[in-house]
Amino acid sequence: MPREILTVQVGQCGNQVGSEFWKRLCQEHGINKDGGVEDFAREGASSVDRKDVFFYQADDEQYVPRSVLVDLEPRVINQILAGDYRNLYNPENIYVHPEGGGAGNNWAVGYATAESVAEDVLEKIDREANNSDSLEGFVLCHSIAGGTGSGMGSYLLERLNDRFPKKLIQTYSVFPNTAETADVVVQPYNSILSLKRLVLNADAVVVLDNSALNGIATSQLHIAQPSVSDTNSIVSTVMAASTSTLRYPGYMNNDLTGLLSSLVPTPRTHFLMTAYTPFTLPEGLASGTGGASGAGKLTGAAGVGGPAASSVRKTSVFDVMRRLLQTKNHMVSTSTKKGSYLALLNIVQGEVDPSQVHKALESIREKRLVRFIPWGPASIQVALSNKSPYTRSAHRVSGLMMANHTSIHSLFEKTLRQYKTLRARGAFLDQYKKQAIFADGFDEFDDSADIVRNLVDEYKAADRPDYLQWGEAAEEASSSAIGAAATADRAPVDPRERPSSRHAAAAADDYAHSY
Ligand SMILES: Nc1nc2c(ncn2[C@@H]2O[C@H](COP(=O)(O)OP(=O)(O)OP(=O)(O)O)[C@@H](O)[C@H]2O)c(=O)[nH]1
Ligand SMILES: [Mg+2]
Repeated sequence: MPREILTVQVGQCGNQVGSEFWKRLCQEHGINKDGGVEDFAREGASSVDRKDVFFYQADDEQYVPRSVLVDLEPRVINQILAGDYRNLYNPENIYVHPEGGGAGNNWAVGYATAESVAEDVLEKIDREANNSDSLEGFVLCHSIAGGTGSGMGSYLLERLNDRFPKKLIQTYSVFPNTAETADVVVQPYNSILSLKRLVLNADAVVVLDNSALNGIATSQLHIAQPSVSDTNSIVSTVMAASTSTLRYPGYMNNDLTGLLSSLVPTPRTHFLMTAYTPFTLPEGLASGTGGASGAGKLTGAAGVGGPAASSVRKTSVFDVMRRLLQTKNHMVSTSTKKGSYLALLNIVQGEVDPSQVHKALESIREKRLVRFIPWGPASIQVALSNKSPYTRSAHRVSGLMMANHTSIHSLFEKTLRQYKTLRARGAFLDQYKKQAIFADGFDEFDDSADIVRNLVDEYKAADRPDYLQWGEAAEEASSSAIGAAATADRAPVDPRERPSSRHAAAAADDYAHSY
């Protein structure tokens, strides 16, 4: 029985990233732009892939994404509906606000508007949920810096949590580029308010940091000025690879629960970073190139600097696993040179012999390339994943890392610092005060900032041997700040469980899954 996953894409970023993801899934599953199965994919396909995790079949056998597209302004969704894949989506699953003004980069407007149209949007989500036999969970795609993806995304996270307490909620959350001048001045406000919901209402958050994505496009793919479509093709590569074990089942991590429980050892430490290597962008997707082309593809051998590295290289399992550990390949702009891994999963695709994985793990251990948390056993988990027979890769082996690393706290700390600066100046607060949630004061800001600070403290504490005791003390102290366990009875992470018991489960999992 498939364990279906329902995607909810909200706002400009959510829908742009989402539509790239669906294009990629169609290519990998041999589905054409109208949802029909390509001739070359007709025979024997059911034995190699599981399309029904992410798609369902309409009466005419067309495959339709299990996805609800939501925006408060029409531009991006109109583009999707004018594009090649316009017939792919179920038109009933699209919600665009009738007034179409967007949320103007204001989280509070997005949140309040979401509340006022909740019935219409949740009706679509409920219908899709009922349409599946055994729904496993939700995937939210959004950015945390604007108004709609952040504010409406926050509102929907809360409601999904209430309505579907037993279902997993995973997000792909795009964090703003903080390296350059902010493209949204109030992004620290929106980010802090969104982060509160990502802490309380999501089981796992895949952090996609625009600063890091731009850096990877520039340094690894040699694109001088990466466009949004360049970064989104990186994002869709990550999304496709991170769901590959669900879509091409092997012997492990065949459902989202298994995948996430191996990565999230304690309830709130559920922010994941990713890396992918090597990149192969389909022709035409990259905007500017540094002369990196081979066999009609733009390829970038991630992990190797300099223009000379742009041609296709021989890839070995060890090369791939070593590169996945390098900070420059990580899609979060924090350095893993400091801190430790709480969990580390490599999904390796290609022609791989398990003995090569053993050897690679041995070399990594000998070279001490990885430091794990000091409070319990942890190891690199490797999933050998099948891949699409319909997409050609220029590389023999490729890999995705999904990791839980304590250094991610510095991203949240940076956001907090920027928030404090803005807040101390009282900048732009009047625009937030117009909305009901801030009508009586800024408690919501203070509460959100407290929760983010707590998250930073927790990740810092996870670097220390006494983390499990810290966890217990902090849990008691913070139970009021965090709110009475908003994520109460959700699998696999239960805030009422002590970190120690969660950890025991994770350790058992590690043993089963690692080489
Ligand atoms: N990686 C990536 N980032 C994006 C994309 N679109 C927007 N962003 C980032 O998202 C943030 C702005 O959020 P948007 O998603 O545009 O805003 P929105 O959710 O539509 O909200 P409003 O337009 O304010 O109602 C900025 O940090 C942008 O850099 C995209 O397609 N890919
Ligand atoms: Mg918008």
